[in-house]
Formats: sequence, structure tokens, C-alpha cells
Amino acid sequence: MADGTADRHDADGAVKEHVRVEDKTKEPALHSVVLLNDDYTPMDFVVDVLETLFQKSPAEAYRVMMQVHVGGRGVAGIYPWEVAETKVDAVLSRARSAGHPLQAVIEAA
Ligand code: TYC
Repeated sequence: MADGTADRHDADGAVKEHVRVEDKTKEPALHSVVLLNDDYTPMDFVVDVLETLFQKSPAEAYRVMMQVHVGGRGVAGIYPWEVAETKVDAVLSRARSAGHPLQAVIEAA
């Protein structure tokens, strides 16, 4: 129904109850910005990216950077899709300007 509610019917067709089916406002789907490891981007550069673009504390930025370095990938942050896309663009733009091959991708969270 237009007001976000629906009538529920019994087997005989009688209206049993009038229930709300879903909220009108939906939360945006969340997406992870994932940093990928490579052999050339300096650790300090990745830590700086995590601190300045993803608002990580120095200790958390170092932890995430080491997780990527050792495990190959790590979550820098979780955002609505458009914010995640802007973050990835910022990471890639900053990395390319500095001459580093750092890669970041978006995944459904
Ligand atoms: N593996 C890199 C090095 O040894 C460091 C690094 C960490 C690179 C995280 C990318 O997303 C990355 N210099």
C-alpha cells in the first residue's frame, strides 16, 4: 500500500490485521573500502592515508597497515556506497601523485 502498510488476509479472504511491512526510510547499504597489499608502497605512506582519509588513530592506522602487509588486505573503513567511492578515488589519486601503486577497492560490507 502507498502508506507502507499491507492488509493480511486469512484463507477465507477476511482481513485479519493491518500491519506495517517496512519503514519508509531505508538505511543506505554499507560498503567496505579495502586496501590491498603491494611490494612498493611505503608503510609510512599507508599509515598516513589511514590517518588522514579514514580518521584512524596512529595506533589503529599502523594496525590496519600491518594487517594489509601481512594478510594481503584490510578494511580501511565502512561507508555508504557514494562515500566509499569518494574515499577510493582519494586514495588512488594521492597514491598516483606520490608514484605509489597502492590499490583500494569497494566491497559490500
Ligand atoms: N607491503 C608494503 C611494504 O612492504 C607496505 C604496504 C602496506 C603496502 C599496506 C600496501 O596497502 C598496503 N612497503
